[in-house]
Amino acid sequence: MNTIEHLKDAEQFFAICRQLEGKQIGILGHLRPDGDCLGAQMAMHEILTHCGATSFIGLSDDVIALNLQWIAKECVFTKPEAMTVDEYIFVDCGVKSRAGDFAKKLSTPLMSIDHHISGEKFARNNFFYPEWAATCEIITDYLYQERWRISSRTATALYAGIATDTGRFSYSATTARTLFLASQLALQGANPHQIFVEIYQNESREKFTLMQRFLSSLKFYNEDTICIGRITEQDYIDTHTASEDTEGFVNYPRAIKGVRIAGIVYDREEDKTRICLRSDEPALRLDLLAAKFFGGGHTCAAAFTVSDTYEKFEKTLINELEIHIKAFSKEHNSASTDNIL
Ligand SMILES: [Mn+2]
Repeated sequence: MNTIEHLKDAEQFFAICRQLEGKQIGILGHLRPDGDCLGAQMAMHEILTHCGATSFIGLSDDVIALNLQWIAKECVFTKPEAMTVDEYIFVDCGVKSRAGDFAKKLSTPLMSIDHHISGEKFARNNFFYPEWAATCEIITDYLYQERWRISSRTATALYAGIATDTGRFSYSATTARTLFLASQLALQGANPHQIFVEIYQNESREKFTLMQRFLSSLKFYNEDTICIGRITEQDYIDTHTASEDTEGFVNYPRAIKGVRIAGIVYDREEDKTRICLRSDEPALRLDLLAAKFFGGGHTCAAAFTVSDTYEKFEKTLINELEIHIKAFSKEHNSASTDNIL
């Protein structure tokens, strides 16, 4: 019989948290925080407060995306540089440097909770589950096992983190356990419809003007199995938008029938191009492709930055993608035969 498997180290997780009574803790997430990062930071803040610690939620100069601001509307953020703390806890941060330049200088932090397949065990205690859909899913599992009652605000933030990292419960990492844990959050006050409206029906008109530009930039390669769109600095200026307004754009080329790898290119700074890739096939291992260019991410969502203009890099990128699709398709074919039921 199929049963839901819970994490085995919940006790260890709470034991560490309980030892932090009376301590000052910094909770750091990655730059350009997404729903999963914010939800995990907020949940850790509530857990640590329960345990008698004083914690600070870190946020660098980044602006939180408009449709996520409501999650954190009662949050007090502190610049990581301005924190005076005894220990740091990292959430949703595959590698320490994803939390920004400040984090690079820190010594080995107390704890990391993460699910990025390209992640590293860089903390003294690593709660690292790359097969899990969201960092918020990991934390929710711990809370569930502990039968911990949480505020509806935190339940909402955790639900939003899981909902966004799973593409509204649709990406390949979504399991029965994901849905079960989300239902537990709904029981604790998360309102799925309200969260959907706040996140997905709260877009600015300017974002849509930017999206029109993005959609008209789409180019197809490799017999239409690769589709790449592009956002330039000029696009942001002309449409009065910023980088957080591109959230979700890559899902459009990804949704086109026959497209196996979708990408979005950001070239806002001269000689610096960021490429974000998406796929629906875990076997395509986009994390490994990104790692070739010193980037990382998940099997189906990865990103990297190169020191080149896109004009110069485009050929290399397409070439690498074509080679990669060919090399990893073999594995995909055998995997799909195994999973025929
Ligand atoms: Mn995440």
